[in-house]
Formats: sequence, C-alpha cells, structure tokens
Amino acid sequence: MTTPQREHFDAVVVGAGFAGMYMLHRLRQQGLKVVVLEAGDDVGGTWYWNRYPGARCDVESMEYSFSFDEDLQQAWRWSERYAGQPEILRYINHVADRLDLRRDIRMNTRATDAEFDPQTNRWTVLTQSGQSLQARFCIMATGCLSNAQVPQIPGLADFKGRWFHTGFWPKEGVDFTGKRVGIIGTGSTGIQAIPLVAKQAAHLSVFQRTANYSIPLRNGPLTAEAEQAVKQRYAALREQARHSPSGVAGFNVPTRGVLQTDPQEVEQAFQSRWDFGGIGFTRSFNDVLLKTEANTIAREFVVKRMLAPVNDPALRAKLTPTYPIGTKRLCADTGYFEIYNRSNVSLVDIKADPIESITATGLRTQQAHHDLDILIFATGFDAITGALLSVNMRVKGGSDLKTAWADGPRAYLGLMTAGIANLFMITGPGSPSVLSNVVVSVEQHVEWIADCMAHMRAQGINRIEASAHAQQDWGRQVDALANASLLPHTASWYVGANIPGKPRVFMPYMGGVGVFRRTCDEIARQGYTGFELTTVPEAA
Ligand code: NA7
Repeated sequence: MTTPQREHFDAVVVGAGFAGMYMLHRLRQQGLKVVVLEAGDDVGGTWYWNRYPGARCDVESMEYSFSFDEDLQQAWRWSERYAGQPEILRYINHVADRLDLRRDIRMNTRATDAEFDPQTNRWTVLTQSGQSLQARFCIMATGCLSNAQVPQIPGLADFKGRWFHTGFWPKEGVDFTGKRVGIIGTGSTGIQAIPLVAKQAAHLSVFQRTANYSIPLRNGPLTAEAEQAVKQRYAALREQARHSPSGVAGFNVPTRGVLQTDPQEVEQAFQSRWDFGGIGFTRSFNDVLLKTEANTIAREFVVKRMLAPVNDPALRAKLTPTYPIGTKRLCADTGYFEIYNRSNVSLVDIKADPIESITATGLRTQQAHHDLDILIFATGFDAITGALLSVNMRVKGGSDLKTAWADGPRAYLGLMTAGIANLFMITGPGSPSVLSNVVVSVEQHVEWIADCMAHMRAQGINRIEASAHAQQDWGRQVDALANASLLPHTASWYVGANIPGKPRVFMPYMGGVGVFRRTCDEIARQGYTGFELTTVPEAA
C-alpha cells in the first residue's frame, strides 16, 4: 500500500453547510490556508441532503440566514415567510459563489479519520478517497442533524420496492403517482412530508410510534412590506436575535408564568401564539417547559385545536400526544392533521401494533401486512454527536473521542473536549445548537473560533485545549439547566433516546443563545479561562 501524499494547511474544516462555509470565509479573511472537506457533491449540508417533499425551515426566512454581510442580507430576496429547501439551497449556493468559496472546498470527499500528533502539533485528516491532509487545527462543521438513521428492521434487504430516508433523498425526486407508500416516523420531517405524499400517492400508510404536537406554520408569500419592514432595521433585529433566548428577534425571555397569570389572559396569549404560528409556542410563558401543571394547560390548549380538523374520534385518539408539550422538538405543519380525513391515508399505531418485519412486498406489523411499493424512513438522526463520532478522531498515543464520550458527550462550551487539543466543534454538545436558530449559533461559534485562532497567532500560541476541570464545571451547568426543566424526562433525541445504546444525556445547553454568547465572550475577554493555551515546538 502506498502512503498518500500529505498536504499542509492551517486548518482542515469538515463539512460545507452554513458552518463550514462561514468558517472558511472567516479564516480566509485572516490569510489562512484552509481546506473544507464535503461528502456531498455540492455545498449545503442539511439543505443539500434533505430534499424530501415538504422540506422547509421552521425558522422564518429573514432570520434563518447569514447576518454577517449587510449587502448580502439586503440584496437577497426570500419569496416565502418560511423558505422551502430548494430556496434555502439556492441561497447557500449564492453565498458560496458570492464569497468564492468553492475553490477551497473538496466535494465528494468524506473524512474518515483524524489523528492529532502531540509531537508535531498537527492533525492528520484522512479521507475515504485516500487523501491525507495535515493542519494545526481541525474544525468539525458536521451539523447536529446530519447523521441519518435507518432503523434496524429485519427484512429491509428483501424489499422489492424502493425505499428512501428523508435525510438522503434522491436529487431527481420520487414520483408517488399510483403507488402504495408507507412512511415510518411522525416527527418534524414526517409531518412535513405526509400531506404532500398523501396527495400524490394511491395510498399512504403512516406508521406512527409517538403522536406529536404540531402548531400550524402559517406560511405564505413574503410580502414586499414585510420584507422592507425587516430590511429597514435588519442590523438591529439581528443584534436582538443574537441576545435572545433562541436566536430569533422578537422572541424575548418570557417574564410571566402560566401559573401566575389569570386563566383568561393565558388563553389569550396562547391564542395569539397559535394564530402567529410556528414553534415559538412554548415560549409564551416561562414555566411551560419547567412545571408540569403549566405544561398541561399548554398541551390541552394545543391538542384541542390541532385535532379539531380530524373527523374520526378514533383517529383523534391515536393522534393525541401524551408526553409534555415541548419536551420533544415541537413540530410545525401545513395541513397535517386534515390529511387523515382522506380515504387514501391510514394511520397505523405501531405502539399498539408493532412492526415485525419488512417483507418483499411491504411491511408486516403484528396484526396485519401492509402492501407497499415505496417505503420512506422519516426516522431522524443520531443527533448532535452522530456526525462527530462518524469520523474516527483520536490523539496519537492518547485518548479518542468515542472513548472520551462513552458515558455521554462532554465539551466545554460545546467547542472543545478535554484531552483533544486543537479540535474545534461548531455547535457541539453543551451549546444551544438545536434549541436555537442554528444559523445564529453557527455565526457565534465560528466568530469565537476565528477570534481565538487570531489571538493565538498574535500571542505566538499554537495549542489550545479545554481543561478537564472547566469542562466538568460547564457540564454541571448544562445538566443543572436541563434538570430544572421537564425536557430530560421525555425519551427524545435531545437525550439520545432514539438511538439504541446511546448514553442518555441531555446534550444541548438550555440557558439561551444570549446568555451563552455573553459567557463565551467573557471567557475570551478574561484570556480564555478554562482553556489551556501553550506554545510547543512544531516539526516543520
Ligand atoms: P425525529 O424528530 O427524530 O423524528 C423521527 C420519527 O421517527 C419519530 O416519530 C420517531 O418516533 C420515529 N422513529 C424513529 N425510529 C423509529 C423506529 N425504529 N420505528 C418506528 N418509528 C421510529 O426526526 P425528524 O427528521 O422528523 O426531525 C429531526 C429534526 O430535523 C427536527 O426536529 C428539525 O430540527 C429538523 P419516536 O418519537 O422516537 O417514538
């Protein structure tokens, strides 16, 4: 076997979605030599892979976009209040062209291994195609919801029809006309896809394990007035978002609790959130995610309204969620519940009637065989850690990431993990990540990392590592916030419950993006407390 020729960089970035692209841009501005490795054949990350029908962002378009370039945000025009996947991908491509990013991005290049050598102070990143890239820094921009999971159901290999996971949907699309289609999964993705598939297919069988809460998205064309209203004060709104709880301007910290408020006022506040639409609903009061009694009032409000369009009481019962609202990610839909009134849609409750196997001609549950031509897995992702751990990351003669995270992921500020130097993660575990408008969180982490690297260079420092003590302390803060809420008690992907064998740890930071930003900034201002910064000899 020949040893691949090594190429040298200041930083290797893995992933060319929002995070990897912006990281490249920032580091290039510092004159650094950077390469980005991307498994797909083009930029876009999540929005490159998730092309299923109905794929749409549930954060408003004007907010789910880069804020670092005033000309860009003024010039780009979104057509809808909430952008669909094709439009977001066009936007990402526009940014890649505008900033001339592609020349430093290697497409169709999957990173498989990364090893840090303390002797040379260099990472070596290997790719599936046999490339070997060396750099002082390795930066994982691999996304929180990018490692798609196809459940291990016996018989998939025997299926004679076509099957797809929504997280790696074929570019050419799928024609459901005249087909008997099955879909497993009723999370955000399933709820988006089901109405569109149902309208095209001869028959759609929905296999539901957990009934979920969904708020109407209330999408529509973005009017010129609404666009101008934002653009006239874009910079101020972006700043507001940066300091808000979830990275969305206007969603401030709720100051009242359901339990302290007059019931009529509560009803009115819920109603106005319901009418506004989308996933901000649980932010109407500050105790909805903290106190069972408050949560029950919120859930009853939502259940009554969301199930109102369903005619059949037996179906309404099956579609009624039982866990506290907001403890799994809230869904937002367009015409989801009414689709169950159609004669070509059936709902299979696979908690009551579990899936046994996939057969050559469909799917067998305990009580029936469901004939299918197409099977769709809308079964989600190995969230937050899946993509990070899919690269074999280790220190020569030292720890590796899988072992370090055997009992659950730990990362100081979601940025670095103790024992592994010069490895940055963008929106890693212990950061607001999936609880926020992720573009805002991406920008914050990227800018922090870029500033940190500039600081190191200015000071002649070439190694940074999170201290075990600081990491532990941060982990305690992340846990304390989570444990004060209802979220860790529900089996969700926030705690890794959707992946068999995954340690049950609540992964994201619940303190909000504003508080998180201030904490990160303060740590940097104080000379990067909790990080060990050293200067070591480096081999040429
Ligand atoms: P989610 O939210 O993880 O939803 C996955 C769905 O698939 C959910 O209904 C699961 O039921 C179901 N599921 C997962 N595995 C199985 C198996 N083995 N058998 C049956 N049903 C299964 O993923 P999404 O893609 O919808 O959304 C992910 C995020 O992407 C979303 O929150 C947005 O941020 C964007 P369960 O609830 O586990 O019982």
